[in-house]
Amino acid sequence: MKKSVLITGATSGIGEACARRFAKEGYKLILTARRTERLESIKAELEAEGAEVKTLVFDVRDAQAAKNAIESLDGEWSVIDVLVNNAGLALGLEKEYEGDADDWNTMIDTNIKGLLTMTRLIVPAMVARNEGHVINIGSVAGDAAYAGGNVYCATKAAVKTITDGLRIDVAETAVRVTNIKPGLVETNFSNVRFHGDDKRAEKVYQGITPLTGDDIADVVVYAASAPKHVQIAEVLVLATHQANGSVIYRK
Ligand code: NDP
Ligand code: 8X3
Repeated sequence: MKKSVLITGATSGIGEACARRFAKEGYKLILTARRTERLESIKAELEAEGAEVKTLVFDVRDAQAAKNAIESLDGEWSVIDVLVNNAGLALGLEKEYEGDADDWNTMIDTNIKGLLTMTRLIVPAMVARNEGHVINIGSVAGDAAYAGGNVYCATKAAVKTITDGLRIDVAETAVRVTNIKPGLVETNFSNVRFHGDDKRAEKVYQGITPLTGDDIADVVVYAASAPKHVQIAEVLVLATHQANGSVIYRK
């Protein structure tokens, strides 16, 4: 039977790149996000290339919608070999004492609680089958705070701790748990962070060759395809002229 992967946030950036990369590896794809049209166009494109694709439209912040979506999977589609918890975002780059509480709640609800919701829904079946792989998309931002990163950095630090905790909790099983921590990746991330200010978003990637979604998808697929006895626990992937979340050399 073909292996299957469920990717959250598959309509853009890293998640979309993972979808294309896993399709090339011959996985069945369950692609999820909020934007129906975008999901359907990616599905049509990948199916035309021979992939088997199912789409589920829901917001990871809506635990009941997520539950309904996962419970709607039947037959072979209900067996998920790899869960890529990728859906996430940053909002704002204000000082902590000037930040927007709505932005904080959205980041916390998506990056932490959404990831936990998906984990809680999908991992019990992996444990019961004694196989499976959870790949969480953390960030260099989770290693240390950077200026204005405060709450976003905290959510990615939480992703690291939640990933480490899950790895402990499934250690007696063959389920593997991975945290992939990208640095600067040019996606829609900064457009979202700056609430649609594209000019400001572009500046984030000026003077440096940033990573691409494909660069991260390569690492995700590498972790998923390692031999069964090999657990890639954590990978920090930076652009060559980036040293950490704060030190970026720009020409
Ligand atoms: P994009 O904005 O390009 O993609 C984000 C994806 O998440 C979209 O597919 C979006 O789909 C989905 N998403 C956002 N909110 C929700 C939600 N509430 N429910 C369901 N899906 C949601 O950004 P990236 O690809 O860059 O980001 C992907 C992950 O990578 C995030 O977790 C981010 O924190 C992390 N990351 C990004 C880095 C970067 O520099 N770009 C570096 C390190 C980590 P839709 O809008 O259709 O719901
Ligand atoms: C995204 C990378 O450095 O912009 O998590 O926070 S960074």
